[in-house]
Amino acid sequence: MSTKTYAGIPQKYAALETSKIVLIPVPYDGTSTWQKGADKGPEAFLDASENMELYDIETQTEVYKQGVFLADAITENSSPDAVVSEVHKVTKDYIKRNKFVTIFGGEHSISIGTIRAFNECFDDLTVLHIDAHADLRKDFHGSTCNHACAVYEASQTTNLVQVGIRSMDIAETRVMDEEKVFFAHDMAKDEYWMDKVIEALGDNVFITFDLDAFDPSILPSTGTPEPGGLFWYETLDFLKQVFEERNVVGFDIVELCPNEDERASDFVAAKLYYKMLTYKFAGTEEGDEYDNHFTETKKSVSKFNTEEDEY
Ligand SMILES: [Mn+2]
Repeated sequence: MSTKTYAGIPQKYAALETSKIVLIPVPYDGTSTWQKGADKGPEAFLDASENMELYDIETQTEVYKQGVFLADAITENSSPDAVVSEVHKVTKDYIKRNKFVTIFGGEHSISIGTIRAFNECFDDLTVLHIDAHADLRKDFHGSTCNHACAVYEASQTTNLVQVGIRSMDIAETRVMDEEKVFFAHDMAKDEYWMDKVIEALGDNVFITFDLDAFDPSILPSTGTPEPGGLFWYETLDFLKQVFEERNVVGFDIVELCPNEDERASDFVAAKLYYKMLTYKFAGTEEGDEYDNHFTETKKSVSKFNTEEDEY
C-alpha cells in the first residue's frame, strides 16, 4: 500500500478514519478540445502541494491537522459517461462517511458526477460555478458528459450561480439564467460584485472551480485560457466571504493542464486548494468532531411541495 500522503503530511493526519477532509484525484482528460493534458493535473498539483509551506499566515492555522485523507485516484476512462458515474459513486460514498469531500481533476466533465453526488446529499444545493466558460451545452461532440456540458445538469437541478464567465456560445444564452450569471466584464467595473454573488447563494453551497477562471497571467497552464480573468487576492477575498457566510459542503478544482516549463500554475492550484480548506476549517479546533450534515433522502421537491412543512 502506498504511503504517499497529501502534501507529505505525517501519517497520523492522513488516515481515513480520523480525517475530516477527503481528497479524490481524478486524472481524466477524455473530452478536452484544445490543449490536452488535464489528466496530468492531479500529479502536478500533488507535487506542488508537497513543496508548499503548511502554516497559513492569514488565519494562523495549519489546516492539515484537521486530517486530509488522499483517496485512490479514479482511473476509469473507458467513456465520458463511465467516468461521470464512477466519480458520482465515489464522491457520494465519502460524503456518506461524513467527510468534507474535495475533488481535484481532471477536466471539467468530472464535475457532472461530483455535482450530482452533492445534490443528492444536500438540500437546496447551490452550485457556485467559477469559470471563464459557461459550460451550459446540453450535449457536445455527441455526449452529454463533455467538458462543455459541465454545469448543464446543474442548471436544471440546482441553484446555479456562475462567476467569471467571459466565453460562451450563443446557443447557451437560451439555457443561461442571466440574473445568476456574473460576467467578467461586468465584475471588472462593479466593486460590489462579491456581495451580489453571495446574495444569490442559498445556504448549502458546492463550489466547482475551473482554474481557467483565473487570469492567464497568473495561471497560464490550463486547457482553454481566456484573457480578462480573476486575480489572486480578489479570488481569496471572495472565497473567504463565501466560506464565512454560507455552508460550503464541498468543492472541486479542475482543468490544471501542467506544462513542465511553467510550474507556477501548479503552485497556484496547490495554494488555492489549501486556502479553500483553510477557510472552511479556520474556526474549527483540531479535536472538534466534523459533521457534514448530509441527508440520505434529499427532499428535492420541497420547494414545490410546501404543504407538509406547514403542519
Ligand atoms: Mn473553463
